[in-house]
Amino acid sequence: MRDGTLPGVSESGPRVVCHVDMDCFYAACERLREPALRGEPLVVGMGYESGETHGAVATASYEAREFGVESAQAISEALDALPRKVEAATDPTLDVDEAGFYRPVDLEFYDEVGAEVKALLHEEGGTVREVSIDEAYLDVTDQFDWDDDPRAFGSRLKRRIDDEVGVTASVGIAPSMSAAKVASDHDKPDGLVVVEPGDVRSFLAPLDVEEVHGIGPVTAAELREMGIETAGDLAAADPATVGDRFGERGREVQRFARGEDDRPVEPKGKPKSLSRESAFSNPTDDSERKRERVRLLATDVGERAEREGALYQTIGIKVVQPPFDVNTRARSLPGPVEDADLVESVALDLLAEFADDRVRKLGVRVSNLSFTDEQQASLTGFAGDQGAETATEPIDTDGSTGNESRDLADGQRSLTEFE
Ligand code: TTP
Ligand code: MG
Repeated sequence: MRDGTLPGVSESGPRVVCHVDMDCFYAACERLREPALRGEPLVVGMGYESGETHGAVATASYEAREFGVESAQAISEALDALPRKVEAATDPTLDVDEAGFYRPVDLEFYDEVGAEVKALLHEEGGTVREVSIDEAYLDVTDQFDWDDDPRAFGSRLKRRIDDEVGVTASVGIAPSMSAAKVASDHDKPDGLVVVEPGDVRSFLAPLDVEEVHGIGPVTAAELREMGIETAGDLAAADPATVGDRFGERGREVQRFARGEDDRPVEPKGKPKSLSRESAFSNPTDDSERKRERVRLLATDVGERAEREGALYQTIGIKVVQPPFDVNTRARSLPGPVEDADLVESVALDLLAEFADDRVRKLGVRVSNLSFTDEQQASLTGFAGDQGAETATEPIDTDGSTGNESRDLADGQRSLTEFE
């Protein structure tokens, strides 16, 4: 125990920051209520219905990943790699052992499970920052010291999550948020990676530059073009060069690569925007495929806004043309709404401009948010100040900008690319 230490202030020694990320979370939730799915290849599809071939993979169990199934893949593609058990059983050309189970997304249920994990983290007494449905930071500096065996703490935390909620977490423990995040991802699934103070830079150095917190595939590709392949390369690069090319966000990820990150773990405020993105495995100019993907993304964003009680006044899309040409379009409404159909129709409308273009990735975003709880206080129709929409935003490395973004393809929160 240490007295008088403000979380994030390192005067009295390095902080103890945990990053907790559930393993194949939606699949783990499905296994919770259907234990027969444990150990089986399992795919959870967004926009998927039983027996159908439409939709996109939200997540796949590690057994299904062995067959090449991955997040954001079209279900039809996943089915080519991993047929359904029921079909394999009746088709003599297929092998039942090389087949798997498919389930549709049930966000309401996953939210409940996610909330149980978060509640358990809050019980630990530290500062919790909830990042997404299956991810959170926990600063236990006030409870705990680096001399107090953080590995034992991590094991206990993992065991609690397993015993009390029934899902598996990977945990990273390090003296900063960005290092803890990389650590939790380093030995998935069921991982526990502890990076001692003083070891952060050497732990990161050999890793691919894309593993540095805050670097998405687009930035990674640009860095590689500059000959920066590993976190060590980035750490050693000339800060002026990195700054010229990538601005302040470049300087920040370079600091992360060097193990410099004193951002405090702060409990989360309300998000400023909600977005969802998804990449095609191969760029496509097929207008119907693009429209279908935007429909899925719009539905997802609409549902998320509803769950968070968020009204939005701006609806936008992002269209990435190969290789890295990022276009954003947005439309502002006369007042805040919560209308999932409108998200879809506005997003499709905005997409029309790109109907014939080859597209690598699509995103849908709602912004200019207000919240229903606040709204009630000023129910005059369109509540007062919605805030001006900013044209660009700083890098989102942990949701600290308040913009919730999930990159469906990359599994990264990559606001970097939605600027
Ligand atoms: P992740 O933590 O990125 O992925 P995961 O928990 O499924 O797998 P991992 O073991 O690698 O952590 O995302 C959490 C949930 O968010 C995931 O279970 C489903 C959802 N999600 C999507 O809907 N689409 C996506 O493309 C990704 C990456 C996640
Ligand atoms: Mg996860």
